[in-house]
Amino acid sequence: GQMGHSMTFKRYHRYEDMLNYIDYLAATYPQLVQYVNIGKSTNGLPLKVVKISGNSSSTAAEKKSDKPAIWVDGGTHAREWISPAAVLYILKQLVENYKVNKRIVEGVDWYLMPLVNPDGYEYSHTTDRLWRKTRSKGEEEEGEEEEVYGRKEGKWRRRGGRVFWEKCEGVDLNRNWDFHWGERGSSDDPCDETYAGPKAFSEPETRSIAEFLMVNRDKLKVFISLHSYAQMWLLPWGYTRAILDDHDDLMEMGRVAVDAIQKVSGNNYDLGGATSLLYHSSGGADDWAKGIADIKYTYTVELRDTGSYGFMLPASQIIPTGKEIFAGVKAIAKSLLTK
Ligand code: ING
Ligand code: ZN
Repeated sequence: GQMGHSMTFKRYHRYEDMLNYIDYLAATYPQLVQYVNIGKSTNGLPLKVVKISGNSSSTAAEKKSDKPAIWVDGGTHAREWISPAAVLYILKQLVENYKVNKRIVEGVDWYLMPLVNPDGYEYSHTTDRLWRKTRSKGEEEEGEEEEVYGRKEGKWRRRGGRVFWEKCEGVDLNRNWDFHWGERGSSDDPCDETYAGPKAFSEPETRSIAEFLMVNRDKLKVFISLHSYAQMWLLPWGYTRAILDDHDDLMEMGRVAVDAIQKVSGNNYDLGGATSLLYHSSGGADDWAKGIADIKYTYTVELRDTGSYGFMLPASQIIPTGKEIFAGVKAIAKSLLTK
């Protein structure tokens, strides 16, 4: 585009456009925006975390490196297109609307990862709109039926008269984290939507993020992972019905966010534990962030809508959804700064 990028927020963009937008911001606002390549996806796409750190020239307090940090990621699940778009909207507000959001840009270090699962996301654009998982695969084996596969780990397929065994592809990244991995609400069948992978952290995407979070865990106070859909603000745990020790603190902070959302768009987001509002799910990012990295305010957010369009949310709702989630995240940042 004429501005050095083609990001519009009026349609759902491919990963290349997102990367160009990040490059553009980093080049245009070098004092404010940096990015880190934390690794590569299974298919070799870069995994990028954008860091936004505003430096006030005036106050010494804000120059200190002990600012709290907030993590927001999106696009763990390929088909949830609104989620990476929403992270990019937050990025845009913090950077291109810096003056209006000065306090939270200068008071907080932001780590934004717009697209956790680029392989799956691209596949959902090119081939299967409702794809959820990554695209990692076991080897394809030709020939005789083998008894090795006691479970339905794949499908017999015929292509041009040739019969071969095709293993099912993809791992659910929100079941692959190494905390109560493989327990309730995850599957050991590679053909299932909630396949947890052959082992915990089998995927480069989860491994790279975990490593990054561990390095920065001391300053990370908030971890938010954006999904869709349901309009819910969820707290751990996913693997058990047990209540967190600091459940009330997380509910209070969550309330700040959902109230801000309600105020800006009139939309209601239900607040509560993931297991009680949804279902059991183990190996999720938020459980790991809370249970292992010990990040206090850890949430999974289900963005719009409540089912009318579901995953196929029209692109005309990118900006309205971006506005409400930014309001929620901004309210949390402000609240963090006054604690
Ligand atoms: N929902 C989440 C999923 O991975 C969830 C629900 C929330 C799981 C919190 C774990 C923790 O199934 C979607 N839409 O992906
Ligand atoms: Zn999801």
